[in-house]
Amino acid sequence: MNLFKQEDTIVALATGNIKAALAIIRISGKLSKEVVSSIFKTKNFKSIELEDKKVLHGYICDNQKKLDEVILFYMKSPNTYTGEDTVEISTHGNPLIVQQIIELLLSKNIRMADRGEFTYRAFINGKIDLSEAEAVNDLINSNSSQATELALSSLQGSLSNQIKEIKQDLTTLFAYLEVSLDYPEEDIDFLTREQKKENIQKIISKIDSLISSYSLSKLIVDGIKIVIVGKPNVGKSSILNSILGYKRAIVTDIAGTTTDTIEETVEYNGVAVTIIDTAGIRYHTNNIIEQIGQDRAKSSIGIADIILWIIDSNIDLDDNDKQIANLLKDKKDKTVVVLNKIDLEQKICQEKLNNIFITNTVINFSTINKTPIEKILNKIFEKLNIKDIKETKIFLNTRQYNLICKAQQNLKKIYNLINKGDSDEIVSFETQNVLSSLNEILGCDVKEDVLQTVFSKFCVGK
Ligand SMILES: Nc1nc2c(ncn2[C@@H]2O[C@H](COP(=O)(O)OP(=O)(O)OP(=O)(O)O)[C@@H](O)[C@H]2O)c(=O)[nH]1
Ligand SMILES: [Mg+2]
Repeated sequence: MNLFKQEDTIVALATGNIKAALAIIRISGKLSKEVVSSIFKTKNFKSIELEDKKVLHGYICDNQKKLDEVILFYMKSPNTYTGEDTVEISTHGNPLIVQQIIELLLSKNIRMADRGEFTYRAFINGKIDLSEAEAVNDLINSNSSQATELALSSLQGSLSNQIKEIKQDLTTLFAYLEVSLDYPEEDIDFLTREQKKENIQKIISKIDSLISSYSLSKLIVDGIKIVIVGKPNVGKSSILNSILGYKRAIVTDIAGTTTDTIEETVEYNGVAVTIIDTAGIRYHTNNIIEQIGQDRAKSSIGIADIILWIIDSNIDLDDNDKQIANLLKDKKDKTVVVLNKIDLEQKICQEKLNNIFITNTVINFSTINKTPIEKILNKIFEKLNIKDIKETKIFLNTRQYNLICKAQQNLKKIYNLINKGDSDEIVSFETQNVLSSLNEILGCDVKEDVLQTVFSKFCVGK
């Protein structure tokens, strides 16, 4: 990205590059008004100077040639998304028309925007801080209603406000420490050791609660991956179909029906849930296709948030089940066992299962007698400790999480230094380290490569 080329005026398509009813072309920078005025003609084919926040209807023209009939909207700086003069042109949604208009603009000293450059300018011009800029991207990419809500709340400053509050607490403490450093001869301890410890502890608690919301909010934003495994013919695909509510996978009584992984996503409780059905795992197979399918099934286990191990409760456990138990022995915290086909005579119960796999996350189920699928899904949410979703208002991405963890470590160090009675000078130095982590979350004094990384994740036009 041309991080230093802010003097340029930029253009990009803000909507998808597809045939649609409308498309919006966005232009930002100091030439916006002048250039768009020069290519716009009113309905009675007159040139006109654009006025702030006035919607105009007319034509975009390349000299005398009309390229499209459009609606345009000019907003004068600084009250715009980027903080710069901005024009939005709403055209008919044909990529060819959009391309012609963009090419016309590019011929007039305007350049194509880079990824995230509009939002980058909003950040540089102080319209939003870095965590809010990141929330814009999360909002665009969110794939469930809860994730959207979370990104919107971050965009509205839920994370920034918390960070600013912590920064304020820390700055106040820092000021006390600095004063006692500046006037050592006064022999006044402005805060007692206990008071300092108490203040730090309060800040650590605030940081702790941010950290504890990380894994839950990450699951909400990224969605949950559930991998269905088990030996052949136990009802894996039947369970996939029950979760989806339609017959996505082929179900037959022939062992080895599913040979490849089948992946689908649904929304449950506002969270995106991706379910991966896999080929049945069994020891002996001469079928090369089945063998590849089984290898895929095994590697899917590695990416699962939850493994749904399906067992046919109507037949005794065998070596195949033992092999699967062995595969999952280190993944018990992620495994939910479903004893399926309980409409038939039940030969397996939890006690028998415990001989090869000790767990109490076991569900009795039947796709035939239509056990409600919520029984499985609710158990999964319970296992992942997903509750209070509606209460979760803060989402930390990995960059922010790492910085918060760093701040937490440094704060603990400060607490110990104060506890040992170390000098305010060292404490004050460490406090600055914490402040710089918090500043980095908000985007103050961040290095260029950090900005490059953040904004390169955006799409062009945002
Ligand atoms: N009685 C009974 N039969 C079931 C139940 N669930 C599935 N089945 C039957 O079991 C057979 C196998 O079901 P699938 O869903 O294809 O099993 P699978 O584990 O995907 O099998 P593979 O793809 O071969 O590994 C089919 O005949 C299903 O109708 C159940 O709860 N009760
Ligand atoms: Mg199957």
